[in-house]
Formats: sequence, C-alpha cells, structure tokens
Amino acid sequence: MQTKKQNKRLLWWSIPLIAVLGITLYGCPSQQNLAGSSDAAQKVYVAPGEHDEFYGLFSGGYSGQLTTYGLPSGRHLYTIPVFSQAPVSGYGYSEETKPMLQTTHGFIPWDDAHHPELSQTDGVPDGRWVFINANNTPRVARIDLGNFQTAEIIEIPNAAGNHASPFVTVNTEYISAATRFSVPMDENTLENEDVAISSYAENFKGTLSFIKIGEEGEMSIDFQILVPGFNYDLSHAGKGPSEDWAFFTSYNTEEAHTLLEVNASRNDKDFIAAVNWRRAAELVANGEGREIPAEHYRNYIDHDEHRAKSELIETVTVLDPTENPGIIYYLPTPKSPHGVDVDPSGRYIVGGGKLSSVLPVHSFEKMIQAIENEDFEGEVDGIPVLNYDSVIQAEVENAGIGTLHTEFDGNGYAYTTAFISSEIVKWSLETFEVVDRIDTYYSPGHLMIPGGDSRQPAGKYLVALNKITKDRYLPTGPELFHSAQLIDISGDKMELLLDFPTDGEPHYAQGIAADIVKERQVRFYPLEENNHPDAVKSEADTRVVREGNEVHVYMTTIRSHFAPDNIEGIQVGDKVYFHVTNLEQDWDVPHGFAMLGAQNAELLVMPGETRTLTWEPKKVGVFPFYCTDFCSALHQEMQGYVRVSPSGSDVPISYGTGD
Ligand code: K7E
Ligand code: CUA
Repeated sequence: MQTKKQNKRLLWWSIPLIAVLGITLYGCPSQQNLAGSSDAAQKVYVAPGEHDEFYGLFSGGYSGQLTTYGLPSGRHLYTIPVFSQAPVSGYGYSEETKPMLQTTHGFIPWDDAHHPELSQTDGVPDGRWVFINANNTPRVARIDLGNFQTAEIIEIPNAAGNHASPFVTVNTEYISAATRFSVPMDENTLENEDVAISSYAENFKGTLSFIKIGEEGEMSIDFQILVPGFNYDLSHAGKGPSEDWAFFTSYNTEEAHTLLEVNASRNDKDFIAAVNWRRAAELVANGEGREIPAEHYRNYIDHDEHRAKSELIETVTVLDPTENPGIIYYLPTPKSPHGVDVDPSGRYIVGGGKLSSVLPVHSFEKMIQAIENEDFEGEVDGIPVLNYDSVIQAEVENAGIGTLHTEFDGNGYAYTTAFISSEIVKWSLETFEVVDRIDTYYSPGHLMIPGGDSRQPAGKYLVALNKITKDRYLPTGPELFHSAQLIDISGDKMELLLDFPTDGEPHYAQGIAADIVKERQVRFYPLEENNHPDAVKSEADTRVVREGNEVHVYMTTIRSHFAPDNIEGIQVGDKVYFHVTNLEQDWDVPHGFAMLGAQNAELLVMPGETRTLTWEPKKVGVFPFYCTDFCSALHQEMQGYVRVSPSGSDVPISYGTGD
C-alpha cells in the first residue's frame, strides 16, 4: 500500500505544478491520465478472429510453468507445463512425461521458474526454442516452439539456486547458468559437504555453468567455472564486440551466511563478473579443466517414440580461474546489483544496483583496455578486480529508487525498472540522462520489450512485470495474481495502454513477432510416424493383455468412441496401463481419458499421439471412463466401462466395442 500512497502523494504534490506548467506549457493533463482512454483502447484492440502481433512468453515463477499471451491484447493463449505436473494435460502424470521431472533428488514435480530466454541466431530471437530455469532444484528446460511443449530438462550439479539462468550467447552456442546460493564444496570433488554453516567464508563456493546447445537443441554441460562464495544473481551474454563474453551480477561479496538483508548490504560495491566464455570453451576443448564425478540427469523427448527418456550423466568438467587466468574479471558495481543487461550494440553493460543511488553503466571497450593495461584495484581468490573508474562509462542519475532490470528499444534508449519508486525510467544511451518516466502499479521487477535484450529490439511495446497488485483488479481474497502492464514506447512519452493479471509470478518474459513462431506450428502428429512401442494404429489392433498382475490396455480414440469400451477381467490388486492412441489426423481434436479412481490425472492425447495412464483399482465393481475434452456433438457418448472383480476371480479378460 505504501507505493500507492506514495503515488497519491506525488500526484497531490504535483497539482500546483500541473496547474502552472501543465496548463500554461502543454495545456493538457499529464500523459499519465490518458491511461484507459479510447486512444489506448484502440491501440490494444485486436478484433475477434484477428491475431496479435507478438507472442509474449512469461515465466510462471512458482507455478513452475511458462504462460503465453498475445500482445498487445493481453489474451492468455496457453500455459506450458515445464517443471510442474499439469492435471489439465497429464504432463508429469502420464508415463510418457514423468521422466521429464527426474532428478538426482528423485522425482520433483515442482519448481520456481524465473527467466524465459528465446534462442537466437546472430543475436536475434529465431523462434526455435525458449529456455527457462528452475531456481530451486537447479535445472534448465528447453521448450520447442513448434509445439509449445517441454522437450528437454537438464539438471545442473554443483549448484544451489539456479537463478542467473538461462541466458543465451548470440548464436545459442551456450546457455549460462550461475548458482544463486553458494554452498560448501569439497576441494577435489566439489561435493556438498557436511560442515558448520559458520565456516562459510572458508568452505563455501559458487559455480558458473556453461551449457552447450547442439544442432537439435540438445543440452550438455560443457564446463563449470569455480568462483568465490558470493551470490550470483543475473546474467546476460554480450553481443557485437562483446559477444565472446558473458556477464553475471553478484551480491553478498561480504560472504554473509545469516541475516543477509543487513550483512550482505555492507559493501558499497559488489561485482559484475565478466567471463570470456569463448576462451574458456577453447581451454576446455584443448583438454584444460578437470573432469570430476557429478551425477546429473538429462531428460528429453525421444522424437521417434514421442515419449520422455532420462539419462544419468556422471561427470562435469571444472575450470579453476586461478589455474586458467584470463577467463574471468570482476567489475566493481554499486551496490548489491540485481540485473545485468547489455545494450543492442554490445558496448554497454548496465548493472541494476538494488541499493545504489545511481545506475552504473560499464563500457566494454574500457573493460578490454583495463584488462590489457592490467589496471586492477585488487583481486579476489585470484580473480582480478578491475579499477571502477577505468571501466565505468556513466552513472545515470535520478534513475529511480531500487533499480532492477533494463531493456532497450533499439532507438538509442534504455528502460529501467525501479522497484521502490514504482516506475519505469527511460534514459538515453548517448547522454546517459533520464528523458521520461512513468508510474507502474506497483513495484515492477523485470520488464520486457520484444527483442529488448537482443541486437534487434522491436521498440513498440514494453511490458512491466509488477510484483504487487493490490487494488488493480476485482479482489480475490488474500491471494492476488501478479500483474503485467503494457506501455506504448513508440513515441517520446511512454503511455500506459493496458494491464492484465498473470498466472504465477512472472519474473521475466520474452516477446517475439508472431509471424516467426506461427509458421513453425505443428497441427497434429502423423500417425505413420508414431513409433511409440505401445501405439495401436487401428481399431483392429486394439487389445487387452494380462502379464501377471499387470494389465495393458491398447486403446484407440476417434470421434466419438473408445476401442475397446467394455473391458472385463480386471482384478483388485492389478496395475492397469491404459495406452491410448488418438487416431485423429486433424488440428485441434485431442481426446481426453479419465478413469474413476485413478490416482493421478487425466490424459489429454493429441492427434496421432500415444499417452499412458496408470490405474490401480482398489474396489470391486464396474467403473466408467470417459473423454474429458468436448470433441464432437457426441462427446458425451464417448465413454466406456471396466469391470473389476475380486483378486483371484476367474472372470477372464475380455474386451470389445459395439459387441
Ligand atoms: Cu524476479 Cu530475474 Cu528472479 Cu529480478 S528476478 S525481479
Ligand atoms: Cu473425445 Cu470428447
């Protein structure tokens, strides 16, 4: 509420000012008051049947999902389950998708996903994949934008809190992923150790991971760089002149382990770590680095069988910067920086100093000069600390309070969120002066301009991703969805156009021209290419097979019946696998499958696809199953029965449709 009060106070204070300046100089109320005008409505109106200009891909935060919206309308298009089970589709419940959530800690059906990141070609989003991090149990996922499904999840060993992740290099050669929390690590194996928490300064370490991306998007951890036990927060790769580098903010350079709000806020400057990933990769390719045991899972969709598989990878390669000089440098940055963003030219590196009164902008050119001149003000654990005055290009004054993240419009301006003063601040990359500001409701974290972190931003809209919603919508009890606000940035003055609630907590988002993604859409899976071992391609092949206590039902769906739809001979104590193949070969005709008493979720089976639901009947009787997705006029007729007899009964297996 504080922010709202502050805003009101600001407005109150500014009345005399508007009376004098506004009316005499401009003759109209401030831009702010235009929000919700018919002019704004026009700009976001997408007529029924028309498509939006952009896809917005928003992280779901603690929903573990990724949500997609059309922009500028704010229409919710689809929710992609990634690190969470989804009852709506059976993702994470069906046998085909459960392996996606496998980790060395076991099956983990939840996470906290913060940063979607589009794949890029030549520094421009290409619409192939979007990656997203799991913050809690360190993982990175790849989502295929051809079908909006999670295609791969890799676990990251030797990390705790995968927050500075997953940010791509200009040709998606690598994804960077840094640990947020440092943890104790054994000197040789990097294994998490059983030591006193108070031994933080001595035992705790961090890692910066570089995940290599293959031709088909396959992820593998190429190397990890061992770093001091700070908290690593955000990352972005360079571009243009800086494209061989990646930048990571760090805080808690105090190496505190308790009451961080005080103890990690003492230093006036923390660091941005500049990593020469190209050089590090070459060193690793030349056999530098140490291969150590580090079990981690890679889960991926096998495209042939169209189901997820898990493989356990046993090692990673670690680079120690003290043994490999030249791969990492520290840029002092005020104060507890959060975001780090590189402008479209690749010349400037902007730190978002949470507790800083100015917004620091480093120069890549100056950084390289300082490295060549060995212009260091010290070192930390063998990592050179560059001289602040030698690398800083500008300190943007008056950029708001609590600056967090910056994006760019491609027209020479940067836009920064200020969490505490609840505003977006626009500043010039030439003069480094603030040129415009607009209130947000309330407290923005990230912001997103489609392509705004790439070489080619589409400088038309900006979305503020607000942490606090309060009174913006009809109240829904103590829990309120977070809020996105769409701002027009095509003119000199920013203009608020629209706000809409979002699902979960969208930290970051990405936007891309709809045309790029639309072209690649899969409408159904060709049945002849379905090589799932449990697929049945025609009703003639459907069957029910008992193997001891296991019963396999090979079933098909087509409008508007199941084959078989009457099944007998199941017993209490059996484990029944329903392998359901959807025979449809048309767009937008999934069939659902729900079984009374099944202890998981429904299946939603896409045309041409096979999905498996497991059911362990506990009671004797006749139980219905049915299609959950209203697929045809006779959808309500799409049902069947399973007869369950007592354990040891002599009712034989039998099945059929239409007798
Ligand atoms: Cu919310 Cu990118 Cu996790 Cu900033 S982070 S706000
Ligand atoms: Cu098939 Cu409803």
